[in-house]
Amino acid sequence: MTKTAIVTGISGQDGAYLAENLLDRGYTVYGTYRRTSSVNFWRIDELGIGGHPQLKLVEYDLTDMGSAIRLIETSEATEIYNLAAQSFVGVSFDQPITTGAITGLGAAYLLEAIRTVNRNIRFYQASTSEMFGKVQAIPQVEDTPFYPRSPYGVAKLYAHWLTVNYRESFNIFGTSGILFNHESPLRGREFVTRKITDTVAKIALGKADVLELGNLDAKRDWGYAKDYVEGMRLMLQHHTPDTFVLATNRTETVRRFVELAFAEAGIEIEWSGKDENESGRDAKTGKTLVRVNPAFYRPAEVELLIGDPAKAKADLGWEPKVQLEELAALMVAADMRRNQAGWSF
Ligand code: NDP
Ligand code: GDR
Repeated sequence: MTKTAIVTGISGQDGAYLAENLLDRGYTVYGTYRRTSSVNFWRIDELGIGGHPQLKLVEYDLTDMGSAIRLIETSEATEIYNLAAQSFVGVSFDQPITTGAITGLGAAYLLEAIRTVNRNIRFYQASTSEMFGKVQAIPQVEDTPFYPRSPYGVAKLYAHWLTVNYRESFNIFGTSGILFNHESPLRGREFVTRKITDTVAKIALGKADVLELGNLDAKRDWGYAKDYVEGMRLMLQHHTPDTFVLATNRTETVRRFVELAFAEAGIEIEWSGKDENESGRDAKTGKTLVRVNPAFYRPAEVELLIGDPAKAKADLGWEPKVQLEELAALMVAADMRRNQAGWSF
């Protein structure tokens, strides 16, 4: 029998890849997007799934519980992947209440709708390594204590525990995937990897002069989004609801990602200075290409993340496939192509 899934946040990076993955497996997918004056489906268009006969695009705002109930009733979905969120950590310091309403309470509305309409629906919550924040152990695993460092991390922690709580209280199949950073050519340009690869492409093509960044010392465990959406799918096929970490178990600095991205454009970066005076020069020409701008610092920073996905490997057979070098290469290549063609979202 054909499966039907709801994917909230279809216009985002993970929503687009997950929809592609599920459609390839014969699912009917209800992909939700929120109303804006001009909705942008560039990601599903780039994947070529926009006109897929089994993809239904439906308007849905995470903060509207009535819509959640109607969506579940009309779609008759058996799986819900809750990927929609105000997902940008930096903005969450400026908009903590909106972030709480969407990223935290949004999950609560969905869980309540499941509890009300159909308790057999399997629910995936997009939890995050940001919940570990000021890390209490290295590497981080499923039972590492949480210590979020942003309103975003706090909101996600609420949604995470609520998912666990509905699992334990109401026997709802609520699974929480604690995913570490995952990137791709479909990443939003405000996130650091894509900001870097897009600007590197522009610099290489003579369309920009300099890349301005905040904290170059932050360390992240970066994987490839396509690998991670497969992990989400596997979690909802597992025999029991649970909590899983998806990560690569490798951490690198933002500075290192800058070097990797420039290297893809044939430019070697030499660093000088420290903290807010640090800059990166083209080793051949001496031209400054990278500059630190403290405007991009965060009020509280997550300095180091590294996750161990051993449980996902053992229980789900999941492993990340793409290494950071390959990831940087495919992101720079995509941004070169787009910028050469004269567009870039
Ligand atoms: P994106 O920011 O690319 O996508 C977020 C999606 O949520 C967009 O489709 C956005 O719509 C939608 N959205 C935002 N607000 C609302 C709202 N009020 N109602 C309905 N939809 C809304 O995020 P990613 O794809 O990168 O991440 C997917 C999920 O996984 C998020 O929940 C994120 O917090 C979480 N996560 C991501 C990680 C990562 O490294 N990418 C790691 C761990 C967790 P619009 O296009 O209109 O803005
Ligand atoms: P993050 O991703 O906060 O980890 O959240 P982001 O790419 O925004 O930042 C990663 C690190 O880079 C540092 N940084 C900069 N970040 C941005 N955005 N812009 C800059 O100019 C810049 N300079 C340095 C940041 O300070 C930070 O340390 C992402 C999101 O996808 C979340 O939704 C998700 O939950 C987590 O990953 C896991």
